[in-house]
Amino acid sequence: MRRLLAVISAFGLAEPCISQNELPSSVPAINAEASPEANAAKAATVRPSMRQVAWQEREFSLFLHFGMNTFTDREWGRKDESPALFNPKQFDARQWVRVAREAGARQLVVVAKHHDGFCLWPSGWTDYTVGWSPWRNGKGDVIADVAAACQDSGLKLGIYLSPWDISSPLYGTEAYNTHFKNQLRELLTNYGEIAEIWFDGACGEGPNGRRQHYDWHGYYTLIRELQPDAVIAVMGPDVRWVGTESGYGRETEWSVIPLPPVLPVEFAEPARREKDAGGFLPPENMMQDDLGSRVKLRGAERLVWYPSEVDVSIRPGWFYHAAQDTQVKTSQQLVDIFYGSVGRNSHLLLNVPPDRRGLIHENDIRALRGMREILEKTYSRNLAVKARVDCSPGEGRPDAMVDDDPRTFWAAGAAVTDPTMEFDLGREESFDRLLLQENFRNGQRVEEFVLEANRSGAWVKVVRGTTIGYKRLLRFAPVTTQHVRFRILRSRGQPEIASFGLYHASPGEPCGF
Ligand code: FUL
Repeated sequence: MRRLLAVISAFGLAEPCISQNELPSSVPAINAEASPEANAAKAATVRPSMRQVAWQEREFSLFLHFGMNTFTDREWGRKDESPALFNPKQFDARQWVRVAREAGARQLVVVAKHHDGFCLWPSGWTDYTVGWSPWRNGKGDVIADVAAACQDSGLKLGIYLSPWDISSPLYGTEAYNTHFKNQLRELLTNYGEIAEIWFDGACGEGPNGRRQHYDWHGYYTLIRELQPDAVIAVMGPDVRWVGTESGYGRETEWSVIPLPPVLPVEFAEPARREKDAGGFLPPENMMQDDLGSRVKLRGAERLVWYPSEVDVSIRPGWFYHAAQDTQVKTSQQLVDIFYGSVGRNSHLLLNVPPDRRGLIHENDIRALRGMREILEKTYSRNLAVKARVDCSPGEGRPDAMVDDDPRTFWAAGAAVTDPTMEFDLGREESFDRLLLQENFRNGQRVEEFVLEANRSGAWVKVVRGTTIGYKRLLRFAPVTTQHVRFRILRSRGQPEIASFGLYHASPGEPCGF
């Protein structure tokens, strides 16, 4: 998105859709005079909403860019391209779902309308839809088929709906907001459960050269009313765009950040509600390297749980182009992206664009299968699962960290300054991967940690890291030992460790360190 925003700005078409009068009225500072420790302690008490928890635990989704651009070979469509062009003769949503499941994804996010305005469902509010295409004689509904296939297989369904619409004659007027809400209402009521709504930040002029003042407040209210469990992503209050489209999140990725200046407070969990807030988040703010460190907390107006989602395409483009069939990312690249996203406290939204047949291309399927195989092999056996665990004073069972259940955890004692966990693996083991999880339902707290191995009686550093959050995966050169020690060097409040795992990479896996 950063690239695209730069492109559209260069053409003078668009700047991020934000105006000063959308800023919330001044919100009191948490405590401008407070010490970094006091602010950090406060940050440790911020918790995710249940919808954010469920979304984070889904970990990995496939993104499906499909529509008019698939048939015109474009990335961004033009105004009023003929619906006659849309005809995916072998369209099969069950294939999409099968591919997603095999890849290990737990959700699909499907484009229902891109910037061109063409609707992949037969919306009653415009003629610019699949209903006017030759596909299935105008009786087809992509969203209905995908929803049914998801329901049959237990996958969650998310919807991408572009607020920017270059074909709607209403765009740039207040009537467009009503039109957009009418379309949202159709999608949120006719297709069963919707788990994520994805609002893009790309935005420009409509067909009349007018810009739109979006009624974000109205859109969010409608979503909360009709699908209260759905997260609203990117231009929304529940899920934050990571800030690039590279596939990599930050080494230090905080889910608790100061309330972005234009994020509507009443929708941000668990911030206090403010009636008069409006507007939304300008994407530039999300591109900084540091969003939630102690430095950033200083003087923050309010803290929110706002976790990161990493969107990236398996191909150079977001839409399918036959010329890119040979440029599909390799399984090894996808594994590396998995470490850079899910392994860095983010949700991975991997775009796999269906082709003109309406099917996911064989090359993409091969790459996804390879990725899955590599990850499954590596993570099939936690070498610490039977470990005897010896910890500094704390609460809960220490072996909760190695029971393969991320909902059970061990908490370091409140008075302990250097929480230490020693794992006796029972015999010498070789490993080169570390998996960590915090009990993130109760907050994100670890700021710095180190893993050490015992070699001939001395503790030697294996790997050091900063944040953990929902999940952290680290790669390092193989180590052989029976005894390891995990120390938390800095944290905000009492750390609660839910999972500790040691693994050995499968032969096909890139070493990546
Ligand atoms: C961008 C859009 O302009 C692209 O076409 C794509 O949908 C991507 C996910 O977001 O802002």
